Amino acid sequence: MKKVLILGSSGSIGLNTLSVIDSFKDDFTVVGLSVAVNVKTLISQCKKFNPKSVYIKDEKSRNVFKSENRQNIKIYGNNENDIVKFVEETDFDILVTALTGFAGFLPTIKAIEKGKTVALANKETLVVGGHIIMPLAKKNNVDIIPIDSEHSAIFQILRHFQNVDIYKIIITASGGPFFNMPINEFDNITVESALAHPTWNMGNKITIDSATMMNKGFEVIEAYHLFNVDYDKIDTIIHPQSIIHSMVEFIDGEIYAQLGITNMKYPIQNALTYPDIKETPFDRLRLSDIKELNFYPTDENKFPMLALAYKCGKLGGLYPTILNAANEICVSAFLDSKIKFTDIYKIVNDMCGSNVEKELSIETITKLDADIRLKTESIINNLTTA
Ligand code: MN3
Repeated sequence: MKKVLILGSSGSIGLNTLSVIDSFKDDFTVVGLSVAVNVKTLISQCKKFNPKSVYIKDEKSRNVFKSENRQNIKIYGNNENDIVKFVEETDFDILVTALTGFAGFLPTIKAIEKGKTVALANKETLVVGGHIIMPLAKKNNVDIIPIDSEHSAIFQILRHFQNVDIYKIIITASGGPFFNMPINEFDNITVESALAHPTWNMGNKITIDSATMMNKGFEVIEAYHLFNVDYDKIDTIIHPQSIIHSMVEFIDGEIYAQLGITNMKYPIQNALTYPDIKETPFDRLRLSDIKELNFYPTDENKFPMLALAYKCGKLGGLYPTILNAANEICVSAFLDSKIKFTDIYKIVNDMCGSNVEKELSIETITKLDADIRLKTESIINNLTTA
């Protein structure tokens, strides 16, 4: 029985993880759950899965949970570093990290220091800290298993071809809701239309990142770290059906693709059962239902975030930290209707023009992340009051 700790249990990945665990009752037990605010969902999850401890970020939600805590579950969240303490003090085998944004960085490091397997859905952790996370995982003999569907696909393909040289990794992208929209209409994009993703049902932040294609940019950086492949060997391609989750081309010219239903239960199942591969209890993909699989080149003119991610990834050091922090603030400002869709790129690109020379460490990343957030917020406030 493997003990699972889930960070972000009320989000889309968290819910799917619990539903996978529910289908593999003999293999997994839930020992810890965390939410930011959604205490109602957490309470019903606790009744069903009986974890030993929980982390609740929001104070009000924490108080609601305390007043209804008949299971005597240990509660974390009273101070800033409690999520790291929660990971440190909970006895688990697998950490599922499904937090949004930078928040996943420090708890992931703690799990690796404890020598525990990390099932990673929180790509921003690798975007900002891949140069620290991957060597640390190697040193501690820890497996980082991707949940992100594209990386899960690549991970599965590479398991079967461990000694073959990679020519290219080809990450597929749905293109998001604006793939067919002319660029001169981008200024009028509404929050509502940006949240309407054509193929995947996900949280708000990642859905906006998909609309700008920042998400694909992050995935390029994520792939660079996970698979130790140079940026010039990582391509992206638009594949609107999202049935092929990604591909690997080897030096002999053969391209291998992983196909599947667009549902996160499959990559989650594979991450949790790794290194085993188990029969799925979920629906199977029926190829005869799919009429066609289409491919188009990505358009960096319409989606400059993708090129910016390559640029920051290649620059390395603290540039991906700037990219991520500025993007998080801009996405949240866009969701609050404070800035336009096209402002996201403009502001993030400006922020990435900053000069950073500081050396890369957990401390410099954490400090710069906080600095860039404040700077970006003040730029946005000046814009909106001007
Ligand atoms: Mn993905």
